[in-house]
Amino acid sequence: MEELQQILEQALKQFADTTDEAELEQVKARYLGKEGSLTVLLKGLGKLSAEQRPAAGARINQVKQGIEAALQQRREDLQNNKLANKLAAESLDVTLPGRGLGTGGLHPVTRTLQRIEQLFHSLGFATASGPEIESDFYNFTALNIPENHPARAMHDTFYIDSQHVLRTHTSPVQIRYMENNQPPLKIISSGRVYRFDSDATHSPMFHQVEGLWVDEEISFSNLKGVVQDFLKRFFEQDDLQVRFRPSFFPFTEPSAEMDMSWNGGWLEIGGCGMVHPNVLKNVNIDSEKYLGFAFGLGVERLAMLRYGVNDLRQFYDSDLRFLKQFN
Ligand code: 2U9
Repeated sequence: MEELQQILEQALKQFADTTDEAELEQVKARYLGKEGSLTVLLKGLGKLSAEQRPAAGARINQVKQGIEAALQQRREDLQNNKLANKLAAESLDVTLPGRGLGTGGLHPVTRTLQRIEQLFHSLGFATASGPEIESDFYNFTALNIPENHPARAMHDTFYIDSQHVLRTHTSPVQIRYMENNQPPLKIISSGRVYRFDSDATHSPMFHQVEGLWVDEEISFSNLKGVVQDFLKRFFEQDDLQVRFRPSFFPFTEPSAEMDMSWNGGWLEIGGCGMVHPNVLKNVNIDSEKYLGFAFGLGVERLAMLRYGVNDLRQFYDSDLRFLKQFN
């Protein structure tokens, strides 16, 4: 009987010392397995006398039940511990703030385009647009640049096929507009243009904005007034000056290059002129009755000056450290 009490106490202690279920099953075998100490005692019952046997059998069974109950309890405890550890290891702090969404911003060239359009809208110009893949006719011929004219070479054209090009300027937009609308006309066209040219100040794709005003009495001085008013407001410089230098473009006559005052000197900012009579004839506008002026500005050039960017290529490197500065 004393031995049974020792076995029970020892079993309870060893169960309590186990750290996982596999170990617990090994300890169980020491008592209840084939060679386990309780199993051996039960087998030995037969050797006892008839008087001793019932009390000993009852006591062994009692101890066996005690061991089985402790075993079951320890199993549950170990399972609960295991679950609690797993939950603790995988826990999420649902009270932490979310990561949030990154916000994008408009590209500096887009912002510049929007600013330009807004300023010309306030002067009464409408916006026109057209395709970036143009026919040879709209990009060149209609603009008084016939086949084999040296101006075609000057434009560094990307050819799609013998009849189609990536537009080298936005002027074909105005041709299309004049074909479909009667004067008076007052439009700007802006968008991507393409030239086979690439360095710190030239990109194979860049943006132009061009203006066109066709009416019965339109003068070179009106042209200068519009350009000067636009540049003053674009650069927020009330005393900004504009200077015209004689130049040549096939689609304007007379033609001028436009300079603006900048840091005590002059800076070339675009070209302009009175629409060539041949261009008006090509779109069936009576060049005896109507006159028009036109001008062209490079959008990246305006953006570089306004934002103080000195390499045009930065606009198209997709470097977020650069682009984020404009948000
Ligand atoms: C029509 C008739 C005439 C638009 C003009 C320029 C002069 C010019 C340059 C400015 C900077 C191109 O982006 S740039 O390199 N543009 O010098 N553009 S006159 O003349 C037109 C346009 C349309 C129907």
